[in-house]
Amino acid sequence: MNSSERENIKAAYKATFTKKIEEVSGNCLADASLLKQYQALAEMVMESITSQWAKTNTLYNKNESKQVYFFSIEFLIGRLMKSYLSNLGVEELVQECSAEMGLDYEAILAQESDPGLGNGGLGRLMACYLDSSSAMGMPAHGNGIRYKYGLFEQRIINGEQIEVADNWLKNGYPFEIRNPDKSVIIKYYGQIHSENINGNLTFVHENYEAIMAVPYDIPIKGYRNETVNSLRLWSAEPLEAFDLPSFNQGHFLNAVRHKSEAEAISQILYPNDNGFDGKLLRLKQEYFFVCAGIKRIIVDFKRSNNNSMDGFSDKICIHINDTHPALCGPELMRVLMDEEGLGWEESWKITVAAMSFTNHTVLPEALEKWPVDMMKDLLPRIYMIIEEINRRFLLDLDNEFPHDLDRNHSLSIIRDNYVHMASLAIVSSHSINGVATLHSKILREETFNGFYQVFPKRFYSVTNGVSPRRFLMNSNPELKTLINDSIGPDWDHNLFDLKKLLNYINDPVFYQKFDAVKLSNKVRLANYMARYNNVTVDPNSIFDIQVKRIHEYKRQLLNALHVLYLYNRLKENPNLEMAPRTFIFAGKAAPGYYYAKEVIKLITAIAELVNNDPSLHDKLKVVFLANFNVSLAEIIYPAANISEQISTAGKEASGTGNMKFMMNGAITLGTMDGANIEILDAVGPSNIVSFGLSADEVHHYQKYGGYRSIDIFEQDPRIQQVLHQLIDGTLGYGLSFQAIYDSLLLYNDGYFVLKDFNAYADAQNQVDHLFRNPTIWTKMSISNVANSGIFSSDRSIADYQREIWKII
Ligand code: OAK
Repeated sequence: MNSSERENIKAAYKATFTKKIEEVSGNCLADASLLKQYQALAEMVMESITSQWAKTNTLYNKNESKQVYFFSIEFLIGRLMKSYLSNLGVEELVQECSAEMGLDYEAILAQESDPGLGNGGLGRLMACYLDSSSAMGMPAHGNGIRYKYGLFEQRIINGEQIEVADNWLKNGYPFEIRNPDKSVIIKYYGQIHSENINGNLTFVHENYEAIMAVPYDIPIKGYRNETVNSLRLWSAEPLEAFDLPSFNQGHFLNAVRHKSEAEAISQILYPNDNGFDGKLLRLKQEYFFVCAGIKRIIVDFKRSNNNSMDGFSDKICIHINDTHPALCGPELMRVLMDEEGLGWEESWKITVAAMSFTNHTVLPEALEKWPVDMMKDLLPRIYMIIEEINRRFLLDLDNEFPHDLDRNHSLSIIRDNYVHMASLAIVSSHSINGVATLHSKILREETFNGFYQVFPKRFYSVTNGVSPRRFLMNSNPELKTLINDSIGPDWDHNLFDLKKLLNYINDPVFYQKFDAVKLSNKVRLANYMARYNNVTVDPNSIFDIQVKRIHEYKRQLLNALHVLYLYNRLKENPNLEMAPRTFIFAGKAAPGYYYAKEVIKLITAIAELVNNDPSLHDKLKVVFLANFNVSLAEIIYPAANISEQISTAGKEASGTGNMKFMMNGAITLGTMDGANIEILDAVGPSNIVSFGLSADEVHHYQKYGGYRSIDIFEQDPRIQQVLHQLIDGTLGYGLSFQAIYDSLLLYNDGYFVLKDFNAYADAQNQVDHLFRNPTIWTKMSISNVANSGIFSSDRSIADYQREIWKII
C-alpha cells in the first residue's frame, strides 16, 4: 500500500468512527465519553468481522471438514478488542488514527470489561485453544456458560481478601450476539415412563421442570486469516417471564419466583480452582450447557446431512475439558436413542468415537463425584443411562478379568452411592489425556492406573501451550518489535522460528536492546504498583514474581517464608551483598478456603514489615497485587525476571503461567513438576534454576511415610526463627498465623514446605549470583524466549489434531 492509499484509508476510518460515535451516543466526538468511544470502536470491529464469520459458518454448515467442540465450564477469554484489531491487521492504523484524533487509545481499550468466566488454568487454556484453532484455520468451537457474574473481584483491605461481585455485563457486551432462535429447552426432575410405541420401547419424561438455554455467540477471529470460529455461551431463562396462573390469582411473588430460579443456573461461576463442592446448582449448570450444546450440534449436523446421523463421529469431535462436562456421554446416548431412535450398541459406538477427555488435576479433592440420589432426582433419564453404561462396562470387565471383585468395584462408575465423573468420562471417551508428560505418567501409573490396565491405548499426553499472540505479541509489543527487527516478522506463524534469536546469543548490541525492553516493561509494572499499592520499587531490582491461584500445593508459603528469612539475614547484616529484590505476588483465594486466605494475610503482613523498614536500604520489597486477572497478567509477565513455579512435585498438572513467563524472558525458578520439566528440556539446565524433591520422592514419602517436619525444624535455626515469627507478633501487633504454623509442625507439613526450604534458599542464592552477572543473565533470558516455541498453543492444537481428533 502506498502512502496516499494509506492516507485514504485513515481518512475513511476517522469518518466512520466519528459517525459511529454519533450513532452510539447521540453526541459528537468531542463530547463522547471513553466508554462511548470504546463502544463505537467495538461496533466497527464487529462489522468488519461478521461477514467473515458468516462465511466461515456457511463453510462449516456444509459439513465437509471435521469440527471440534470444546465443552468447558470455564472460558477465561480476557479482553478481546486488542486481539480483534491485531488479528484483523488494523491495530497500528487504529492506534495512529486515534492519536491523530487526540484520543487515548490505551484508555479506550481499558473500558472493556475483562470477563472472568473462569478461575484459572483450566478456563484460560480453553481461551488459548480457541485462539489457536482460529489462527490455524481449524473448525473448533467453544460451548460454555454465560455467567452473569464471573469470578469475584478481589480487593485487599487491611491485608485481607474481600470479594466483590464481578458485574462484567453492566455496560453491555459488544462482542456477543444473542441467538434466541437457537434456544434449547432443558428438562430437570420429573419421572421417566417407558411406553411401547409402535412396538418400540420408548422413554417418556413427565412432570419435569423446563428452562430455556439461550445462546450468545462470540466470534473468535483468526490471526490474519479468514477464519472466524464461535464461542457459544448459554444463558438460562424461564420459558415464560411470568407464571400467569399465579399472577392472575394475585400471587405476584410466586409469579416471578420461577424466573429467578431459572436464571440462577447461569447466575454465577463457582469460585473454586482445583476443588469440588458438590452443590446441586453446580450439577444443574453441568447438565445445562451439556444438554444445550449437544442438541445444537445434532440439529446443525443433521441439517447438512440429509437429516441423518450417518457419519456423525467422522465429522464431530466432542472434547470435554475435565469432568464438568462428562454428562456429554450419557446425554449424547439419550438423544441418539430417545430422539433419534438408534439402538444402544450403535449409539454407544458413536458416542465413544466422538468423545475425548482431558484431565487437568490429580488432586483427590478435585475429582468430581455426585450423590446418586441427587443425580437420580435431578436427571432421572440421564441417571438410568449412566447405570446402563456402568452395567455393560462391568460386564465387559468381568469377561476380561473374571471374578476380580476388587477391580470391578474400584472401576465402577457408580460406587459407594456416588457417580464418579472421571470414571464416566474415561469409559465414554476414546481418548484420555494429561496436560504434561509427568502428569500423563501419573494418570497412567497412579490416578487412573486401573483404567489404564483396561484401556491402555486410550491414554495420551498433550503438553499445554499458551497463545503467543496474547502473551507475547500483544502484551509485549516492544519485544515483538525487537524480534521482528532481528529475525524478520515470519515467526508470527511459527513460534519455533524464535530459535533464530540464538544467532544473537553473543551479540552485545542485541543484549542492550533486549535489556532495554525488559526494563521498560518493569517500569510499566513499577508505575502500576506505585499507583495501586502505593509502593515505590526499583525497576533495576530483580522482579521475582509468583502469580497464580492461592493454593497450598502451589506453595506461596514457601516463597513467603523465604522472604522472611531474607529479611532476617538483612537485619543481621545490613551490608549483605545481594541484588535488590522485589517479590511480587498476586492471586485469588477461593472464598471458603480459610488457609489460602491466611496465606494472603501473611504475605501482606510481610510486605508491611519489609517495605516500612528503612534499615533494609530498599534491598527488599514485597508487593501483593490485588485482583489478578487476564488483563493484569498481561502487564505482569513481560516485566518478570524470575518466574516462581514452586509447587510440590507431582501436584501441578502442567502450569501455563510458567510458559507465559518464559516466552517473555523470565528465568524459571522451579520444582521438577508439571511442564517445568519440559521447560528444562527446552532451555537446558543452565538456563533454569531448579530445586527440590522429585515427584517420585514426594510419592514415596506420601505412600510409605518417613518425613517428619519437626526434625527439620529442630535442626535448622533459620526455620525456627521464621516459624516463631509467624506467631510472636513480629508481623504486627496481635497478628498470629497459628493455623499456618500448625500445618507445618503439628500436621507434619503435607506439602513439604520445610523439606524443600533449604534447597529453595540455595536456589534463590544461585539466582542472586546469576543476576549479578548481567551478561550471563541476559543470555539466559534470551535463551528462554528463543526456546519457547514449543509452548505455543498452536503446537498443542496441532498435537491434538494429529493424535486425538485425527484431523490431519
Ligand atoms: C480446575 C478445576 C478442576 C480441575 C482442574 C482445574 C484446573 O484449573 N487445573 C489446572 O489446569 C491447567 C490447564 O491444564 C494446568 O496447567 C494446571 O496445572 C491445573 O492446575
